[in-house]
Amino acid sequence: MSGTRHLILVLGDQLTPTLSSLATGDPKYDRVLMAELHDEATYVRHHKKKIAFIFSAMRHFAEELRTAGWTVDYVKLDARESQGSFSAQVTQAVAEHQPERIIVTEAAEWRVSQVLAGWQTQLSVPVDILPDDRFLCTPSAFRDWAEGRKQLRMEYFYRDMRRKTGLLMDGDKPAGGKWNFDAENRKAADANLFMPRPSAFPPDAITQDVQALTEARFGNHFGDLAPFWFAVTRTDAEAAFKAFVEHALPHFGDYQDAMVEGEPFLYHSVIAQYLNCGLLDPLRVCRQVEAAYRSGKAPLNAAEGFIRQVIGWREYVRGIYWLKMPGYDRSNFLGHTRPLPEFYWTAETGMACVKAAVTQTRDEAYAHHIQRLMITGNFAMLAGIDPHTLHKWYLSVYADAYEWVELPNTVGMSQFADGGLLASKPYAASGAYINRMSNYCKSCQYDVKQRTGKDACPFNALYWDFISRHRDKISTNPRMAQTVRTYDKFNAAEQQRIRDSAADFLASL
Ligand code: FAD
Ligand code: DLZ
Ligand code: SF4
Repeated sequence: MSGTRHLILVLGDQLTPTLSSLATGDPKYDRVLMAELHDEATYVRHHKKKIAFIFSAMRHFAEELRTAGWTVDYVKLDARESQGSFSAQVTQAVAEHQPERIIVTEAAEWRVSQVLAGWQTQLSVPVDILPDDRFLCTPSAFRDWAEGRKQLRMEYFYRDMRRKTGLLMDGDKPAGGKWNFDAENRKAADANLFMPRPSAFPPDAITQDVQALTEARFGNHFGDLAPFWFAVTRTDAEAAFKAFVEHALPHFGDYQDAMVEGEPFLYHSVIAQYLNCGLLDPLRVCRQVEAAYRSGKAPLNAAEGFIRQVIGWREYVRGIYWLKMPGYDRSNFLGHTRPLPEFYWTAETGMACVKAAVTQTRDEAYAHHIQRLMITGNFAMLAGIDPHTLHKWYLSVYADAYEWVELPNTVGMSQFADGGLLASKPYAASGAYINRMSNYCKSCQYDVKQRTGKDACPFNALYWDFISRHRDKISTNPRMAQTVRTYDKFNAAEQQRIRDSAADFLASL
């Protein structure tokens, strides 16, 4: 038995040296526990690349801590000591080391927070659960902000975060005189534009080990392990971000909503997987982006667009998550029950836009925001897919997916399943939107200009059928009223053709 004062448990998305649990500890007396856990890899069947990424980043972080003088018990998935779950692993460590206290930074997900909350009683050891100060807004500060408001609009929350951080502020005024430059962020992309690729890091020996382990243990999960090019250390993640600021940020704003065949990343940063497991710090990346703007290396619409995503949307969805959990995951305002079509896993569909989004999701464990929202998300909502099943899909297939950020984006933003708490209107769109923002329709077997019939783009009939099916729930929304009126102007025969086309397509799924 060793003389451990505190046992500090570090979860797989807490790979930050300044983490609150580590900051209270002392490497001389305390012991860090990290574990690769069967339960965490399978509570949804995560994409293979996501598992390999997290395990490799965890192993590298354990090394970083050891170099800083910590004693780290790192339990590999295939080790004899592996217990499979947080509770079993901590129970074993308590029996072995008999610590005076267990210290842990609060879990990002409701599911895990419930597990941690039970330990003090179950294990008869004091457990300190510390705030996660890597976020700007605590769940209780968000609750205070939300209290008494009729609508929880992101924009007002975002302005508070700008004031709080001083990011892009000139005194008490927003830089450039406007808070939000979203209207300048909607250019469709030209396929001839030069697209910088995100920085790629060849798998080192540790990553190769976890790739083999992942293939052996989770070989039947969705997704490809190769190519694997993610950064798995803080140094490399920071280098990747620096390259983004230099090469892609200047166009990030203009082309934020664009989609191009064969270009999975466009001008996006591809850093959510690093931010969400703790390799990158949100405030720090925003300060770097502001510095690029202030020194004339990036325009304001790009810098503001990026900073809005990180201190606005990212913090806001986390606030909504903790405000509404438990139960938010069962939201189903539109009463959708259809099972998830098989092509969400196989990419076997004639719809070129969906095929592209699912194919790159399989290959890269990545799709950018507009693909998630306006292709796979929009299709699911128009087709009436059960939002809970869809939520499990998003949670499993992206390298950056953790429930606190994925769930509000899926049930709130993309499926309108919370009835408009998060989104001011359903993000429903026909093929015309996809055609305007992408070049997918050019190579599609369907005709985006036709509304009905077997050759017509399925998004078209599904869109108008959606408007008709849910008119009672959406027509009171001022932003949808005009669309409902347009549907009402279609003659009865056209309305029947829409119903028939939508039904035929859905029956073929
Ligand atoms: P960029 O476009 O370069 O944006 C920069 C950063 O801003 C991102 O890294 C991310 O941290 C933040 N950001 C941007 N949009 C959002 C948003 N809506 N909510 C929260 N943060 C945002 N994001 C996740 O991190 N994890 C998820 O599991 C996740 N699931 C999603 C599911 C659906 C249905 C939708 C519509 C969106 C989801 N998002 C999720 C938000 C967004 O799509 C991703 O953050 C983004 O695509 C990640 O790619 P990027 O790093 O290149 O982002
Ligand atoms: C996502 C994930 C995976 C796949 N594996 C592990 C793991 O083996 N060990 C671990 O500590 N954490 C893992 N994680 C991240 C956790 O699921 C995450 O800490 C919880 O979702 C709480 O936010
Ligand atoms: Fe997608 Fe319709 Fe365009 Fe085909 S025609 S790519 S299905 S929007």
